[in-house]
Amino acid sequence: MSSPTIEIPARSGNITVVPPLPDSERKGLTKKEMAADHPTWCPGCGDFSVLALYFKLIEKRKLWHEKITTIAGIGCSSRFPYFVQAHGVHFIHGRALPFASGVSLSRPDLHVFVFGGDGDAFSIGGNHFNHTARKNIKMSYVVMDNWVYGLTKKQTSPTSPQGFKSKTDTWGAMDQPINPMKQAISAGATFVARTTSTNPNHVLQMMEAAMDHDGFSFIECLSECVEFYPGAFDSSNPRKGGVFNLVPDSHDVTDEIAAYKLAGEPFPGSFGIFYKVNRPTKNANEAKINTAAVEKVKGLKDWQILQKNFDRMK
Ligand SMILES: Cc1ncc(C[n+]2csc(CCOP(=O)(O)OP(=O)(O)O)c2C)c(N)n1
Ligand code: SF4
Ligand SMILES: [Mg+2]
Repeated sequence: MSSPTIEIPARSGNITVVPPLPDSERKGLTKKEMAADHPTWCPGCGDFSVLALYFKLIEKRKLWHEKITTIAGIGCSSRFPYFVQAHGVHFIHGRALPFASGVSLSRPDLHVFVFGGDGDAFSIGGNHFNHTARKNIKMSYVVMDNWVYGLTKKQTSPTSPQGFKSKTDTWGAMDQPINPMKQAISAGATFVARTTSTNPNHVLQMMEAAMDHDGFSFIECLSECVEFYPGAFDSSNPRKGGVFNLVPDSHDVTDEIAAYKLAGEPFPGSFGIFYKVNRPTKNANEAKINTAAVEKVKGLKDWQILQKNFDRMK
């Protein structure tokens, strides 16, 4: 049977539009169809692995171009949107989350993925991180934590450990670093997980769980900057003599205090989902208000709605 066609009048003759296949009949995208450009990261950078797993997620879960958006701020890790052949924005340093919030609230049908670095997330964007978490806006946020500003060539970041020598702390960082997991839990994130780019299966598992969560899902993904902080995460990598410990099976992911305790373990700590609870999203709360507002003016023409508003102002 031939595909149904729609005749659309055009300036010169008619054009034939073939309607898209139903979702059930569409093939998933291949990596080739998703890759937009060659990543420009340094050879060996942990971010390569995270990007490869994002492609894998898109492939495995049959996410088509028009169903996802990839948003980032500025930094090496924030270059993701360049490399993914889908809608996305490489936005302003530290402002990926407000931009993504707008996308998420106006397009609830999209999977909104945000990628960035520790500086982008917790330094210039720290404020936005807290508010997006407490508002529980539906999106998945993967922070590739390398404990340094990579793109700008080695400044201290909010996660750099004390004593780390950088261009901004030539005698060694003196300030206590932030703990991303504690920060996310206390800010009100409803999904908080930790992984490392050296364990691909685990990264994919965490990304899938984050994507399936109805709310703000946050993943801290250790991702080594081989250029400016080589060896930072060796003690979490069994191939380098370290240990990779999963969150114990006995851990209750709805127990905030238990999650906080896990977050306080000394490095390398545990990997997996620390915290996961259900709380109404801002998306759902706003949708309710919108529906109620539309209901109130049902059947009225635009000018009548305007007239009503003006009358009320008199
Ligand atoms: C408003 C603004 N301030 C500062 C910068 C300079 N800048 C670009 S990236 C960056 C930090 C990047 O570090 P991080 O977010 O950890 O990403 P990484 O490169 O380590 O992946 C800074 C300070 C900028 N681009 N815009
Ligand atoms: S500078 Fe560091 S974070 Fe940036 S691409 Fe190179 S290794 Fe990766
Ligand atoms: Mg960084």
